[in-house]
Amino acid sequence: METLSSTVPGPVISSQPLDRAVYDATYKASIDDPDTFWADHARRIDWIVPFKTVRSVNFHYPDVAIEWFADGTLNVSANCIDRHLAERGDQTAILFEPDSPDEAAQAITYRDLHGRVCRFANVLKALGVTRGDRVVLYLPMIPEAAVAMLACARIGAIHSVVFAGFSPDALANRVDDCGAKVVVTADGAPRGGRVTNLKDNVNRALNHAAVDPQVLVVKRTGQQVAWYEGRDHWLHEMEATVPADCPPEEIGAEDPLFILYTSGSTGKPKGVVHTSGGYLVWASITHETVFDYRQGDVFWCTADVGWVTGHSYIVYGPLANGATTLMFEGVPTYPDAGRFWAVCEKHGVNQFYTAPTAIRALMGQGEEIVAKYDLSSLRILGTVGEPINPEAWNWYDRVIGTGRCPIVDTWWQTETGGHLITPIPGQIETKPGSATLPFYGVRPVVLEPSTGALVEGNPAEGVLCIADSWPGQMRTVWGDHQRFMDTYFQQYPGTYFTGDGCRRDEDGYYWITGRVDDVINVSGHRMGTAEVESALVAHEKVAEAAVVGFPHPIKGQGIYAYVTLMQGVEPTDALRKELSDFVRAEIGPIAKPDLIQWAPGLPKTRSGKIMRRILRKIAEDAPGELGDTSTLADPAVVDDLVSHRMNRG
Ligand code: 6R9
Repeated sequence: METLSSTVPGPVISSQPLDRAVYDATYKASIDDPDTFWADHARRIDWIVPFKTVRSVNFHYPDVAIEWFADGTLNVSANCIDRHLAERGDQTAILFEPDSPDEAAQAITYRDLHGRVCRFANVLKALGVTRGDRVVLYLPMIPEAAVAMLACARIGAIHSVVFAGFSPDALANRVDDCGAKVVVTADGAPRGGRVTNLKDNVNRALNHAAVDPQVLVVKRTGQQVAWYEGRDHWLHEMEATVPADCPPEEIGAEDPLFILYTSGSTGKPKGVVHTSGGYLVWASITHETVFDYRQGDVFWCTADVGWVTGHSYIVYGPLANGATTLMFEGVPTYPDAGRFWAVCEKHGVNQFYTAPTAIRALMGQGEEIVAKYDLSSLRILGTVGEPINPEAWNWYDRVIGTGRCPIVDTWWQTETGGHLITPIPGQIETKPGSATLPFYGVRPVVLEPSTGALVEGNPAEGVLCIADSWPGQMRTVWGDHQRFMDTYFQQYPGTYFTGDGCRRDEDGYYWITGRVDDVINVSGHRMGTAEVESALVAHEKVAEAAVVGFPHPIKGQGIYAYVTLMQGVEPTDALRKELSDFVRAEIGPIAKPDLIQWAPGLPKTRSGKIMRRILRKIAEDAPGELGDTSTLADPAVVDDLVSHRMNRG
């Protein structure tokens, strides 16, 4: 195979025996001498002016400052497009699979992509966008989303993608926070056979936004839209008026590439800032190594570009590596629950990367539908977003991977830019439910939550912090460096605080136990909600479960479980007892749920994360304090949960 950099150890073929020594030696080198290691590996991307200084890092509050390759310059879009033209200009860069299986898929070559990005960049320039300006992208999962991101990168503008499922209010807040000069949207967004009126949402958002951006509109559905002359512009009309070529700007390694808002547990969403050089190195090396990506492979990450997973593993990582990246506009259950597998078969997908929640949902649909498709092209299966319960892991392995495909359970965050703790195929043996070991250059530490003392040796349990910087780390919160330091560097001095709890087992493997604010303390015993959930979903009648704490007069906190049953299963009191006993048997008496509520659905964000804040309030018998539910995929599920709540005072 062709590697992208002579300094990267070539991926080991999955069917070959594991070579743990490769990982151990590479990891050791990365920790012993990070300057040399990253100076070598940063050469996987093209620099305009090569950097002389590898890193300058201060993790100490209140002087936190992080820089990588700071005196180097580059252009991210040239790295993702131009440098591939000579060798693979005619290779597909983006494979677009529309929402409807009846609409033809599109293959966009690197040469096509170059043309589209140049024109788009020139349109942005014509709208007055220059280096450092912010451009908000509120788009469906269509190729223009990637094109717009790369066009911003080409001219040094900073993009902020807002997930198309977000409400006008959420969009307005983000447009204001970053002071957007242009909002890019589409007339409508088809998804699961229905259409969201994106342009309408933008109109409503901008009605009460403080800033007054221009609006650039992609024609996707052709539906009627309300138009504001002077503010609104059709992309296709403007593209016809601009030059075809747009030379890439020379950008500093530490100039911002994008802002991405994360919904934190408190306060307004934070604008996570990623910069150009370090981020691209990180997205690129993790994409190639963790997914064992080889030239010619078809890579599919099912995330939306509105989330960091879409940024790093649909757009930047794959395209920096000259890959073919699949972009899917639809949902896993449209037109039926076989769609993911139909798309894998149709396009000969080699790497498939999705979220545990999707796996569990599809698992509930049975194996017959999977059996209809030829999944023999699959080589690597990935998961991300939440801890994966061994039950789902094993199903993924057995039913989708037929035991042939290494599963990479990748732990990372919006803040980390790319994978931090993850198996590497061919190098690290997996254990169902564990994200296994740190990627090269990553130094996880386990700290005692209350004192911050280092928990040494194995096994260990505590909060997960990272002791030193890595190139893909976020650099600041947009417009609020103090908040960045307060959130991540104040509580456990000298380290980056992830907000997650973890366990490290006898073999040094990491098991993420979930956000530390989701930890329940039952009679002085700390209990990961993920652990109880994992036990519940291991029961054959359970499709999904979410567990929260609630105030308990004797134990401090009790365990409240919301359970979604498999289709056709009767919810009875006898089954409640059966499930409680099951959990008790799986983990121990302290894990036994005190209350089990049948939940026809769970309140999830559109990225599939369960909103525990809401579940905690319902469990606390405080339905009047649910707060903002506008970011939920289906707000109606909350009403049902409230009216059937179990803990009434
Ligand atoms: C990439 C992404 C980050 C939080 C993170 C953690 C959870 C992500 C996980 C995982 C267990 C995994 N998380 N991957 N937990 N195992 N493999 O999801 O970013 O949306 O910022 O979420 O998601 O709790 O702290 P983001």
